[in-house]
Amino acid sequence: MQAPGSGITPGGGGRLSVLQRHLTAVPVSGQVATATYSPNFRYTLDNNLLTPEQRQFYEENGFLVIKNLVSHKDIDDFRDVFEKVCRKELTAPGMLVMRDVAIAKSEYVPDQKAITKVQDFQELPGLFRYCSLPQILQYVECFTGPNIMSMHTMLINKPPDAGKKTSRHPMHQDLHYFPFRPEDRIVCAWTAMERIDRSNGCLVVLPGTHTGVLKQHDYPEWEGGVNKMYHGVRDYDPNIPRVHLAMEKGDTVFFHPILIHGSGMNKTAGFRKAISCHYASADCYYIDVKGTSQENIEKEVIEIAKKRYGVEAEISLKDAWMAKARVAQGERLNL
Ligand SMILES: O=C(O)CCC(=O)C(=O)O
Repeated sequence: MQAPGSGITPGGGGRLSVLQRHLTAVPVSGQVATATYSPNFRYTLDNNLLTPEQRQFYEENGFLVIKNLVSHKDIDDFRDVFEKVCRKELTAPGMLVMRDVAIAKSEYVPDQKAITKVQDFQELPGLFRYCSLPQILQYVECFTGPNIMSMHTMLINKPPDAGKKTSRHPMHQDLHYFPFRPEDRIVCAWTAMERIDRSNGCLVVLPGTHTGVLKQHDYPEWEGGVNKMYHGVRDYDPNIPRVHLAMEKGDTVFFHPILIHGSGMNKTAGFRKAISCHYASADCYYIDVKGTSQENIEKEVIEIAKKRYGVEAEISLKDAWMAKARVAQGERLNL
């Protein structure tokens, strides 16, 4: 069922009316509110940007969609840079170019396996510009405060599914990947680079799950295999309604790192593109994940970092993250 005019297809449950209200009233970027707020907010900071309704929505649901935040011109520029990366005309130190586990062929270099993700593009100005866009940072500041670090960057190029459902992204919590806290001062901005809906694998979120805790993640046991580092939540309440975020080119969703989310299969013949950045307050601090559920991802990340940076000596998870963290606004403090 499609909530009329909302762009969101709810999976059922009592949150539907709240979600519908939010989506029909989603303000476009730049709308300013001057209301005063009760002191009971946890996930958002006092600011002059979010309307009371937007702020309340994020507090309750852990995500917020802002329509038409990034211009088509900017998105087309990011697409051009991405194409150059695929054709190996552009590269950058530390950037990770990931290919599909299945047999999908590249749209740019047809005899090659498709690039499904370009990650850690902080040294590639043509893509990192996304992370510095003022209209994104003004929203990010509502969650992180004024000193903002870009921690994790991705351009996700979901390939047409080759029939094995490997284009799905398992349901997960992004905090699983992050060795820094507090989680409430971390936020992801994810921008649709074209219309994205259920046909080409939109984001799926479980509203309200950001109020929970970080869960154990592992590789899901999918018949067709699963892409590298795509860990999934081992268990979550199947009764929580799923919400499918259908978005237009330039629409941006901000979401909390504990929100359980994933994305569906791409049933179209095209490659579905989105660009994202995870931001954290520069006041966040690194934690040691030894003895926690994050040990498995720590091992993988360190192996990859050693290969990438050609380091023989011991490298810690903190080192790997410090190497890619960049100031997006304000000053660098702990991260
Ligand atoms: O863009 C997608 O398909 C999902 C991205 C995502 O959830 C992630 O990389 O954490």
